[in-house]
Amino acid sequence: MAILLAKSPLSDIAEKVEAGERLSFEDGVRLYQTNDILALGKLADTVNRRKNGDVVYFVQNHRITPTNVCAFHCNFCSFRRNGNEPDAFVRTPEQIIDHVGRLFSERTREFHIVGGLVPDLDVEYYADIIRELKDHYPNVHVKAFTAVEIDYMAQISNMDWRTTLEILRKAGLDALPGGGAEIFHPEVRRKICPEKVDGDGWLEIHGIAHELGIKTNATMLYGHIETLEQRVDHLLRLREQQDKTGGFVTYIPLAFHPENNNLGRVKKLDWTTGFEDLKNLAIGRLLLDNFAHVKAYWISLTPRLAQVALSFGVSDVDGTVIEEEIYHAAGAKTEQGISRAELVHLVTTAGKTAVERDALYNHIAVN
Ligand code: V47
Repeated sequence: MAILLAKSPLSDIAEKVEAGERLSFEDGVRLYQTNDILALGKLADTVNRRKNGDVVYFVQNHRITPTNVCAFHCNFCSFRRNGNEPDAFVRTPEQIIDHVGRLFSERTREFHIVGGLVPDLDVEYYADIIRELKDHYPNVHVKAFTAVEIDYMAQISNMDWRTTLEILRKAGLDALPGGGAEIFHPEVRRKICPEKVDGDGWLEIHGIAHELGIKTNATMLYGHIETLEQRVDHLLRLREQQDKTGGFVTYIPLAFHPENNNLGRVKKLDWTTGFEDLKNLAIGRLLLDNFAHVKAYWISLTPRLAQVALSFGVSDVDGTVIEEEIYHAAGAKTEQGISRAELVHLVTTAGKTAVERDALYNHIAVN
C-alpha cells in the first residue's frame, strides 16, 4: 500500500489507514476533494478486507409501506401524499398481512418497514403491525420505522422516545433502518426537511435503541445542496455516536434522486454520477472505522454499479427488495426486486463470497 500510494497526495492518509489510525475531519475533506478514486477504492478495500475478508452479505427481504400519507413536507421527497389525494393510502395491519401474504416466499428473512407520518395514528397502530407480522411470520426479522417516525409517533402518543421504543420492542421490533438522517447539519436540514427531528435527536433515538439492545443502521442523503464539509461532519457525528453506544451495524450512503420533488424541480438538481457514488461509499468506509458494514443500495445505484462498489469498501448489497416505493417515486429506473440468483451472480463474479444473512447478520447460507 505504502508503495502503491507513495507519490500520491493521499500518501499520509494511506499511512494512517495502514496503521489503523483514525482519520480526521481534514482527512475526510481531502478524501472528498480528490479525483483519484482508484486510490480511494484501494484504501477502502483494504479496510473492508480487514473487517470482512471477501464476504459480501445479502438478504431476502420485502419492503412494507404502511402509508404514503405524510404530515411533513421534505423537499427531496417524491413519495408523500396529502390525505385527500386520490392515490393516498393508509393500510390497516390486516391489509398489510393480506398484501405480504401474496408476495411472501419461505426464504424471506427481513421485513423493512417505512412510511409517512399520519397525525391520528399513535404507537399502537405501529405495534399492531409488528405483532401481526410476528404472529404470521415468527422467523422473519422486523426492521422497522426510522428515527423520524419514532419521534413522530412518540409525540402523537404523548410519550418519550425510550417508552415508544420499548413498546415496539415488546411487540417484536428487531432493528431500526437508517433513514431520516439526511444531513445532520442544521443549515441543510432547515432547507430540506425543517419539520424532522434534528440531528441530535436522530442520534439520541438511535443511542436509546442501542441501549435497549436494538441494532440500527445509518444513512446519509448526498448529492443535493450539502457541502463536502457537511458530509464529513455528518459522518463524524455518526462515528462519535457509535463510540458511545456501539449499536450501528451498517452505513448506507443514499444518492439523491431528482424526479417529482421540489429539490429537483425548483433547484434543478441533477442525478449523482457513478464517480460520486463510488467516492461516497469508499469515504464512508474510511471514516466510519467503527462500523462493521457499508452497503451499496442497488435500487438507487443499479446492480452494475453496486457490483463495482464491492471493490470500493462495500460488504453488503441489501437484498431482493420486493416492492420499493420511495426511490421509484423519485425516478429510479431499476427493476422492482432482484432474484436471489442474480444477487449471488453479482457478488461471485466480482470474486467475492456471497453470504445470505438475516437482518442481524446471522449467516443463513454461503454461496
Ligand atoms: O430517509 C427520500 C431517502 C430514505 C429520496 O437501513 C431519498 O437498510 C434519494 O433509509 N432521493 C429512506 N433518497 C430509505 C432508507 C434506506 C434505504 C435502504 C436501506 C436502508 C437500511 C435504509 O430515503 C429517506 C431519505 O433519506 N430518500 N427521497 C430521493 N428523492
